[in-house]
Amino acid sequence: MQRRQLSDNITQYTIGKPLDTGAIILRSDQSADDCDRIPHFSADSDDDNNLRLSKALTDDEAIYGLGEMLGGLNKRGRKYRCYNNDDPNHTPEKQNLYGSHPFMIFDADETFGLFIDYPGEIVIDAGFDRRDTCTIELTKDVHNEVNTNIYIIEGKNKSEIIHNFLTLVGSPFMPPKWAFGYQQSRWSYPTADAVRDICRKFREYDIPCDAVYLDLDYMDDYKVFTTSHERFGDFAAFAKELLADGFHLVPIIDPGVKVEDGYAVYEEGKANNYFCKEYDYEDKKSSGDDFIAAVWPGRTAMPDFMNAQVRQWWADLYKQFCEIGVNSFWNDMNEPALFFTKRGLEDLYTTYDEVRSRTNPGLDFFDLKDKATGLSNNREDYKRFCHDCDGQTVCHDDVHNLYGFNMVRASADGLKRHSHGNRYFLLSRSSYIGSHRYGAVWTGDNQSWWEHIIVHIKMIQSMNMCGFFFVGPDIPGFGCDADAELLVRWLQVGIFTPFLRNHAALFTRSQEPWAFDDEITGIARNAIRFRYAMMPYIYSEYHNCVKFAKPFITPLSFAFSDHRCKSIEDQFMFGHSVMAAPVHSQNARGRSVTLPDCKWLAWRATDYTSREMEVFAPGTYFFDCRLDQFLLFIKEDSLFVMTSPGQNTQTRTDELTVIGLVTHSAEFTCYDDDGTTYQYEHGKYCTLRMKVTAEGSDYSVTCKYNAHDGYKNRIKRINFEIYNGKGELVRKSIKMSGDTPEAPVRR
Ligand code: MIG
Repeated sequence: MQRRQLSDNITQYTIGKPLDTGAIILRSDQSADDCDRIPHFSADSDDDNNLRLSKALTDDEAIYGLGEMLGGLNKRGRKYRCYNNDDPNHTPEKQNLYGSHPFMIFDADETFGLFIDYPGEIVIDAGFDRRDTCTIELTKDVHNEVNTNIYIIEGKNKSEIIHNFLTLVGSPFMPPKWAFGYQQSRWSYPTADAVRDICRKFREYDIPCDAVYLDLDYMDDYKVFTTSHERFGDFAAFAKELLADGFHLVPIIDPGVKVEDGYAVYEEGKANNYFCKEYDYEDKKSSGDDFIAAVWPGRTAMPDFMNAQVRQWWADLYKQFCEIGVNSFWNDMNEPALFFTKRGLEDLYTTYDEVRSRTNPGLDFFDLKDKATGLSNNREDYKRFCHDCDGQTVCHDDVHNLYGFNMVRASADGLKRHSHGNRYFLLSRSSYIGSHRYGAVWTGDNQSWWEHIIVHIKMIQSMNMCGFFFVGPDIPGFGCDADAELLVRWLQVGIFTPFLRNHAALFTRSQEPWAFDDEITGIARNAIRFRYAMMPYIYSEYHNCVKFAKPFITPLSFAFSDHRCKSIEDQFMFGHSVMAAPVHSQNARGRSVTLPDCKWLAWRATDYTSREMEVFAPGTYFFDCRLDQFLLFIKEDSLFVMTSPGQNTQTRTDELTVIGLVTHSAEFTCYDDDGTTYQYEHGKYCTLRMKVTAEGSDYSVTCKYNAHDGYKNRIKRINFEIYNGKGELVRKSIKMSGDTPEAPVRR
């Protein structure tokens, strides 16, 4: 094993000759030295030649991280598996979902981070078999070896470890501003008219919205990079019409390419050997034939995204869409999900014949049923194809967790290249550490269950630790029928989630904001408007988080010292000024909230103009909260900035409202840029630095405006609503003329 110091607090341990997964961006010219152990762990090989790391756990040791996994925020006491999986049943015992994020923090007397950069299967037992032991097993590859890089990340606390980890793997991509708005989806809005109707309803009900999604049915016969003329007519004209109306279209692109003579994408891929090839796991050889599976289009070839040339080809396929102004997409099924293969089907027929020929029939049905349902996403199939990793034949199973990542890389590359300097938006179902640099992630096929709101709350915190700041679930659940209250409560969490999208499965009940009754529509409208009112705060905070490599959503125990925080997983920090504490159980009309470490300004909001606010000392309280209300808490000596919402994120106002509880002093820097291009990277942005200083029961305000590189200030007036330590509200208003604020006026 080789050891290399990558920075003051990151050490790389290399076993064998690992493939470059693309996860890390930090390189070092430090030379490597030999070493025989990884600190904190004992390493050995089990009987199967898999690599096993183990570590004793102290009684109160917590384990964090692992990104998109079920279970608690503290991962202790459960088993997890990094092996990307299209599983639409997120029941509590499931070990793996669509993404693999093998980064963890062990938090005891000693606190450190561990990142296992291994693209094959990893099984993590976080104190399940034995409560006092964590074991991490890396499954050997087809050659009976485990080649991997392992990183130990130090830092003086959990937040710093995460920050250091993010310097290793990079900050997430910066979406366009509209992506922070509300997004509407369903499987499917199958025709242009269906989409138009949805857009019209948003206006009719006066509910802000920035995007509408196109699921499978916009394509011609599920052929990727085609559009159905029958259902969408002139697609370019349609896209233009929607954009002009203020809605971004987000079409779906799956990896699988329909096998069909004459279909250009297939013909090109086939002619150039761009598809994954069949592989014989025993002989470790490829037959050279294209690997064919069944997915939505029927017989489907799988692009070999592990190959740079293939990525280049795929990237350019997006060009035709970018040219008509469509540069936002979602990439689905990229684990990759395989319904079945011909080989799998043949096995099934053999089983059928065998069962049929039994002379002494028993519980035959179960043999048939298990065999049939086991055909989808079958591990044996993942061993039956391979990649050409720039000259080297690699069995898919050994790099399984990189397939979605590399599809995203290809897509992002194309979208960026063909967007004429505009920011793209890309959403993916599958991911690996590193794909956050290229796109966002949604958490797959959850259900309209109350149990899944809490899964959402925990998962977004763990995903943020792994670099996936722009993440969110299908609200209010993908599968099953949602009830009205679920929509409301889930939206009230969703407005505090970076990615906010309503999406539903085929055949499920409608769940758009107006799908229930007038009262519910009103409550949903208020929640969504509140989200838009928060836009100056969200965009500023998000920009800073990306720039300074620190998560946007953080667990309480990462930010506060109160020992109770360690047990609180259903409250979280949304940026650094605001804590969300959502009501997440059916029929609940309130909940307990712990306010750690400092005083808090509690806001029981109904809409962005409502002002039911009160100052609380640290402690645990029960807050009543009607269905039309939601709770947020502004931290002592920090500021929260709002504006008035419009019909989408394009609405710009010239007035801000700043809310806070200031006992000493508080600062906030509002950041803004054009929201659509990368010009901000070249200095084209503006900042508005606000500082509130307590003076007895009054306060003073300074505002400093900075327009970099000619970018204009839009803000004409700032209204301060600041509570003092005694809980009294003092209002002030400042007029901005040009770049210098006038003297504060008392209202
Ligand atoms: O096999 O495109 O997670 O969001 O609506 C299901 C249809 C395929 C799964 C995605 C879901 C999407 C659906 N897809």
